[in-house]
Amino acid sequence: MIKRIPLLLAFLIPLLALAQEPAGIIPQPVRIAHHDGSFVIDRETVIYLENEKKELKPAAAFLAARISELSGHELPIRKGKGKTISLTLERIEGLGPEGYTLEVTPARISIKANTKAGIVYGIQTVLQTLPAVRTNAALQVPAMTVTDYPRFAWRGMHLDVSRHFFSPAVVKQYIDLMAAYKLNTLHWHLVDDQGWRIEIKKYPKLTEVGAWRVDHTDKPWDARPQARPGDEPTYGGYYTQEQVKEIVAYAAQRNVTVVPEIEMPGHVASAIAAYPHLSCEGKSQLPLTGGDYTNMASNYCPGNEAVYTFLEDVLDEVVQLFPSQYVHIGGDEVDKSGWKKCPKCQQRMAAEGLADVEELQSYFIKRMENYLLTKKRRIIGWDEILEGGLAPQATVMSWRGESGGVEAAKMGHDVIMTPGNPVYFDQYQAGPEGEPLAIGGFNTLKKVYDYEPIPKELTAAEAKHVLGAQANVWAEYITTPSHLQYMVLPRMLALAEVVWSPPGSRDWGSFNRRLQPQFRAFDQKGLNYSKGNFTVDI
Ligand code: TNX
Repeated sequence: MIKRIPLLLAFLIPLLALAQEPAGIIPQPVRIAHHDGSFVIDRETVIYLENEKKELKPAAAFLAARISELSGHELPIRKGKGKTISLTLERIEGLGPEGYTLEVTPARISIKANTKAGIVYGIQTVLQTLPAVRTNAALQVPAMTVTDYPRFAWRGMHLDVSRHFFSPAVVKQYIDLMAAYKLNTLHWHLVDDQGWRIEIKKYPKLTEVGAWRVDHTDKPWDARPQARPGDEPTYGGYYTQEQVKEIVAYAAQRNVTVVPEIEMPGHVASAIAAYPHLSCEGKSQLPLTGGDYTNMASNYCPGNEAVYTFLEDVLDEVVQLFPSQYVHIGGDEVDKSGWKKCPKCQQRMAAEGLADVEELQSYFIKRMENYLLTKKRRIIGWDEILEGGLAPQATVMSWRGESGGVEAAKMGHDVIMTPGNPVYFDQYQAGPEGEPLAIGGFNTLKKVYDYEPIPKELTAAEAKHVLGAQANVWAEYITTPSHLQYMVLPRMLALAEVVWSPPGSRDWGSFNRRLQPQFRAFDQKGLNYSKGNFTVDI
């Protein structure tokens, strides 16, 4: 008899482990316990805002709209005697600004949080247990108890809409995907050499001229001829200010903050195309069609006072549209050699006592920081802004590996980790064949999943400056919405777990199992995703 117990246990333990497997939730919650039974959402169910908190109305409306899409049931938002989904704001120790608790029993679903952000995340967890699209299946939420909060405050996805323009509907779908996996920051790359994408009322040519380029989408990015005078620029698009406001509000309802990137002083051939006097040479040109980042006519002239006036005017309009604390000012990949030959730049350097063109760029960025500080906004820049001296309050986005981020954190600056290896989602993900043409590099799902945003060389105090991590989606090679989905799915889900879940809970096997229902959801929604070999690693 005694001998039999271990045998019995040998059968039971895997069964228990299965029962413990979370209901396909990504990112893995901090604590989750499963119970018997489920709560069935039907036409009798009501959504109840305990404490009658008005600020929860958008979250309740979001939940009601999803349930209506999935079942046709229009859940009322009121107090009810019967089956209730209650949303409650109350002080709960240890949850922080984005955490939540979730209790699902057959009689009731209760989501509690300190903030409306937490309530939205509790709702997202519930939604992950439901079918992805409308079917005739009952909406059953398995009984469970969850306590959950994020590891990092910055859980970002970047989207380049300059190299290829994506419509507001596509941007919203991208936000929906982010929000479903509890990512909270959209870094919107609105300006680059190939297109200026945001309407600025004071400078209409930015979008009349700067948003359109010669169409060579039939040729690979690196094989595109540059525009010649007389070419007809017909390919592009831009967001009106009304559309921007709508997207920002749509994101806010899902706890996604949109951080605009207004590139400067390089990567702005599109702005120079609209207003040639902003470059040192002042020559007219068209937005770039393809590569060639090291083009002098891609830069603003830091010796020219008109450039600062122009940018301050642009930023005045930008901060009106984006409530985010941060504005990203770019700062990457500037070929500064032309500034050595520019008389105005030389004069500026002499007047300001600047030793070299690196210090001239730093002077430029510091002026922009000062201006934005007067608007109560802080700047973020790519790690090149370290060169020539970092602006006093700047946050650094580390993309050329982590060394820029480490250096900045050691100086006491905040940092966002976004190293090309492994979180550039413009690179290949599944090998070795059959993927659409991409920029070089190979960032598999497993590499993303194994990423640790806190570098070992930081002390605990320095590590506090790492706000989080972000994946970047540069769109040189990404020409369609379906291709965009493919590049981010499923890698975005691995990133979500990296930035949300406790590091000790990361488990590749469990993640793969929890991916399966997500893949079913992608299939049901018609989303394109990589089904490639996720374990290949080179
Ligand atoms: C470098 S990452 C860039 C982008 C390109 C990207 C392609 C960064 C700050 N600058 O302009 O699109 O490489 O991977």
